[in-house]
Amino acid sequence: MDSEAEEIRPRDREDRPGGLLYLDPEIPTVVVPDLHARMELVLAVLSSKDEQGVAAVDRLAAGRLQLLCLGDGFHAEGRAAVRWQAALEEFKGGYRKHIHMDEEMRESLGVMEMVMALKRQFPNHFHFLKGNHENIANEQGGGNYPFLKFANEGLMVRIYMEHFYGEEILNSYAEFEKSFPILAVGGNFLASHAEPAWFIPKHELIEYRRLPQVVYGLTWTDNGEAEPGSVQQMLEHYLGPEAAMAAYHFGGHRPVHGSYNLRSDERYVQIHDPDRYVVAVLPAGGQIDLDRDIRELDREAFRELIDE
Ligand SMILES: [Mn+2]
Repeated sequence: MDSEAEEIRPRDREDRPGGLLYLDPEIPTVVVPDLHARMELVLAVLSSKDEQGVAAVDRLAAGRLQLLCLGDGFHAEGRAAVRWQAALEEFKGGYRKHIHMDEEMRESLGVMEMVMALKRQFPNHFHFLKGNHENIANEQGGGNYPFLKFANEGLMVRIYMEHFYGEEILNSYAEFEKSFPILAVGGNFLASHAEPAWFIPKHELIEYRRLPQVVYGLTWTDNGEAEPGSVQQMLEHYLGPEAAMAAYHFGGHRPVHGSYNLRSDERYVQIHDPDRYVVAVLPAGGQIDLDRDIRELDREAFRELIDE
């Protein structure tokens, strides 16, 4: 991650890649919302075909397509609510038994192993933004906050990692999570894990490693929490006033049911449907047409791989 090209990730004052990611405006972008331990969603995206019948992975390899993940690789959501309860009992028993937690960790670490493989293979055309679930140490600080929803996920994962993998792997993985950018700039769109809580200018984005509030402001925002006008200001600042008029800001984080949901004067587009494989396939140049460009991928073909 430290060797990302300067044109793609402008460097901070310590010469490390900053939080700002410039996508290639000359090629289309597939925006993939929260993975949440759905390995089959990654497979569905890579194997999805364009109008000519060419698979996304082949277009990626040919440099004719880029993939942008909106973060939250870890933690199965509602589909695994029962398993989380069983895993919680295992956690309380000090992981003397751990078959359910093993399943959760297989899926969470499995998804991120796929992310690492894709990043190594296609460093300039595959990107993953940090979400609030990229916090394996369950720490408070650096824009991170401990997490729990269906059980005590954050702490359960941290203790599991310490117990079965050890401190060294836990710490280096936590460093890896902090190396992800947090805002992507395309030709006619922006994207981040969550809605921008307030306006965040370029120089702050680039220095995100020492500005925890910048990380927080793009990874945690709940519906209704963003300052009015922040999305519009971001679009104008990063894309210019003219392009901003027809541009959108894409995000995941808060779930939607069925395709997409609009907020912030219809400029902020939420595409994370936990029960479906919804992605945005954004053209290079030209106008984004949400009803044409937000697509649902076939889930049935992957049914037997889905643990629910
Ligand atoms: Mn999230």
